[in-house]
Amino acid sequence: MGSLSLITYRIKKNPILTLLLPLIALCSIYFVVFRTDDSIIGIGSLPISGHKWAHEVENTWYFPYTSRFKMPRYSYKTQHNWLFNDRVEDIIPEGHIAHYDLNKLRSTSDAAVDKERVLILTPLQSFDQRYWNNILQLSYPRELIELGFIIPRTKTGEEALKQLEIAIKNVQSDKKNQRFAKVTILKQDSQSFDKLQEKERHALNVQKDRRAAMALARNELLFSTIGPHTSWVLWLDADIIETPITLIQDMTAHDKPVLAANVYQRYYDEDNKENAIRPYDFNNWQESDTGREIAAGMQPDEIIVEGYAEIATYRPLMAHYYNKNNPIGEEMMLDGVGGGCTLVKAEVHRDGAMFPSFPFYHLIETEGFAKMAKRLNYEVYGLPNYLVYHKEEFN
Ligand SMILES: Nc1nc2c(ncn2[C@@H]2O[C@H](COP(=O)(O)OP(=O)(O)O)[C@@H](O)[C@H]2O)c(=O)[nH]1
Ligand SMILES: [Mg+2]
Repeated sequence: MGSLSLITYRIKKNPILTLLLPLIALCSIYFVVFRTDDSIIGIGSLPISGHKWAHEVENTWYFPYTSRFKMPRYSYKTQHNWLFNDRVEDIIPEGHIAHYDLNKLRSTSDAAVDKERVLILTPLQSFDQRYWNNILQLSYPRELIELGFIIPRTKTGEEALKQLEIAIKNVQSDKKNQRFAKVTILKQDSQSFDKLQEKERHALNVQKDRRAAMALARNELLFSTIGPHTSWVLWLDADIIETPITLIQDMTAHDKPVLAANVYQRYYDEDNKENAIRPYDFNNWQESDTGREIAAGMQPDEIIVEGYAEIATYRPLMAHYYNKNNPIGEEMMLDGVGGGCTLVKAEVHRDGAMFPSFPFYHLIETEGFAKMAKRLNYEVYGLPNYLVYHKEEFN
């Protein structure tokens, strides 16, 4: 009570307070009752364009002429006075704002001369030095080659990763003109299979799951590495250990949207006691009437995988069309391809052709990809007399 009479006394003595007190009271009521927190976007009456981001209301001062206290801020503008400023010049990283004209990006029969970038993609479960040596001997200019790998999260994958990293480090820390333009290594997010022996891996009943997992791995790899400058994508499996050194020049010269090399295998022929070769990859094929009939009678989620006696499709398989007396550049129309050594114009992938992990016209993975490319009106071809070699597996 005493303090109230004191206030009345003071007001009587000092008439300015008579004016100020109601004003202070009004302001307090306004702040408590009517002010909303407009630091949250969309709340309050301020339009979003008027919203200030945290870094804009930041009030730290920097010394523009010493590097010690120079902190970049998120602004492209510079404001200077002679001593202080609150905005330092931003160093915009190279390529931060980039323009690419996809219309001018080409994939031609003269790829090396035209300086077209090739992205070599490899799902890699185990590292084979011969695969790496083969990559190193390719004569296509390295500054135009990017490499991309996807490694399964398995014990064998971890081991492969270690070896791959050593191999890459050797090349990428060597002379500048010997380096690849870029190398990307991904660890797989989706399910991976630990190393299966060739026999188990090729058993028909594991095909659907294994091939679906491989499809996801290929998609993860493709969509994480393809760039606006990529002209070609070369799918090259980690167990392809021998190709001609002019592989990229030879294959791009055909100027085909999708083109598969013929994957063979070297082995020792015990009967004739000599080194010999035999077909390996049966995923490069032409559709047959029987294949179409089988597909027509299938349930929607059933798939056909090629190369199994249990599903005899009588499809012409490119592996059987090799003839050493015929021209090496002979082409063959295909409907299904494998991923062993297949060159794809980047626009085919960019237009949406990927590796279905689900039955797509009763096909999955690389075979489904060929079908998808065809549905996008791209031609799919193979080179029956152009051989590359898969390693021999002993089991
Ligand atoms: N990222 C990844 N790569 C794999 C996996 N399984 C196999 N690979 C790789 O995928 C490619 C094809 O697999 P492979 O088992 O050789 O198939 P095959 O030659 O058709 O019997 C090879 O480069 C393998 O190293 C996997 O689970 N994840
Ligand atoms: Mg293989």
